[in-house]
Amino acid sequence: MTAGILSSIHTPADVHALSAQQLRDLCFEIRTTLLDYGRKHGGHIGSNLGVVELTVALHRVFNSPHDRFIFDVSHQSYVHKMLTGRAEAYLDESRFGEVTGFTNPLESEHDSFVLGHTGTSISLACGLAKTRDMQRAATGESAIGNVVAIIGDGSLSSAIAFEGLNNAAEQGGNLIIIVNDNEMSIAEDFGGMYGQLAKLRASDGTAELNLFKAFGLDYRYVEQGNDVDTLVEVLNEVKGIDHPIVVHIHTTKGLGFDDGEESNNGSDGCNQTNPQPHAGKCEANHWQDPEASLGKPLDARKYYGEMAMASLERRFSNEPGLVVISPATPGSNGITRDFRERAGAHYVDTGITEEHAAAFAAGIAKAGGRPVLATSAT
Ligand SMILES: Cc1ncc(C[n+]2csc(CCOP(=O)(O)OP(=O)(O)O)c2C)c(N)n1
Repeated sequence: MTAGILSSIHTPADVHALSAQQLRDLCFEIRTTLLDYGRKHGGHIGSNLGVVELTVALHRVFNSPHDRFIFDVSHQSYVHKMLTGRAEAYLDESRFGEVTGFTNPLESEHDSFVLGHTGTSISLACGLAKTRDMQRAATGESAIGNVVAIIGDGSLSSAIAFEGLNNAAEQGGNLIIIVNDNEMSIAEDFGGMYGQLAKLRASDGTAELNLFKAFGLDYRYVEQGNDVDTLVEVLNEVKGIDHPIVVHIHTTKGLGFDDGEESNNGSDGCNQTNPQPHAGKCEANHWQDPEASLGKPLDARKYYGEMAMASLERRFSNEPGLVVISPATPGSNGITRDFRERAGAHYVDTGITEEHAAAFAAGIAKAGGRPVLATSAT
C-alpha cells in the first residue's frame, strides 16, 4: 500500500507541521494501515482503531516526550508508535516483528513504561506529576511537562484506577486523564458505574451524578471522540491546565472494520470459536489474531476452558449455588458467548476486578454456594 503522509512522520514534530486537512488524511491512512496490519499480523486492532483520532490529536497538541502519555494496558498504543518513529514496523510486512504490542521504554523515549495490566495509568501519571511538581518547586523546572493518562472505560473498573482517581484529586497540579469510553471492555462492561457513564454520554456530560466530579476532579465531555478537529480543539484548551481534569471522550471501538456501524450494540453474534472481524464493538476486534484462529483448532487454554464449562453446565440444574465467575476475560478462558447466554445467573463477568472476583468467590463459598473462578494469570 502507499502511505504518503504516514511514512513521512518520523517524530511528533512532523505531526505538528501538518495542515488540518493532512491531519484528517493521516487518520485515514493510519486506519487503513491498522486494518492491513491486523489482517496480516493480528493484534489489538479494535482497540487501536477506536483511538486513531485521539492519538493523532495528542501528538498534534502536546510535545512528547516532554509531555508524557501513559496508555493504560498500552494495547492501544500502535498509533502512538506509528507517530513516534515506528511507522515502518506497521507499513512494511518484513518489519512487523520490530515492535511489541505494548509500550516499552527500550523501544522509544516516547514510551514511559512497560505496561500490560489494566488500571495502572492514573497512578503512574500521578507519580510522574508528583515528581515534576517537586522538581519545579525545588529548581523552577522539570523535564516533564503535561502528564496525560489514557484509560478505557473497561479498565476503569479496576480497583487501582479508583485509587488513582482518589490520589489525583488530592494531589492537584497538572494531570489530564482521558477516559476513552467505547462502551466495551473485551466483552461488555459490567457494573453499576456503567449506567452512570451511559447517563453522562446521553446528557452530553451534564448528568447530575458524575463519578469523576464526586472524586473532586474537573470534568469535560466530548461526544465526537472520533473527530480529530474536535479533539485537537479540546486538547488545546486543557493543555497546560493547573489541576487534574477528566476528559471523557466517546469513541467507537473497531471503527473502520468492513461492516460499518451495524454491529455496534455488542450483540453482533460474534462467535468465539469462529471469530469474524466485525465493525464496532465485537469482541473479535480485541483478539490477538482473529484471522489465524479461523478454521484452526482452539488453543489449549480455550479448549480446556470450553471442556470445563461444558461439564459445569451439566451441573447447573442440580446445583443452584454453582456460579462461574470471570473477571473480564471470558473468551481467553473458553467461556463462549453461547455459554454465557445459557448460563444465566450461573455466570457473572465481574468486569476487570480480579481482587473483587476472588473475594466474591470466597463470599459465595462461605454462604454454601460453589464458585468457579476462571481468570487469566501468568
Ligand atoms: C489486570 C488485568 N486484567 C485483565 C486484563 C486483560 N485485558 C486487557 S485489555 C482489557 C479490556 C480493556 O478494555 P478498555 O479499557 O475499555 O479498553 P479498550 O480496549 O476497549 O479500548 C482486558 C480485560 C489485563 N490486561 N489486566
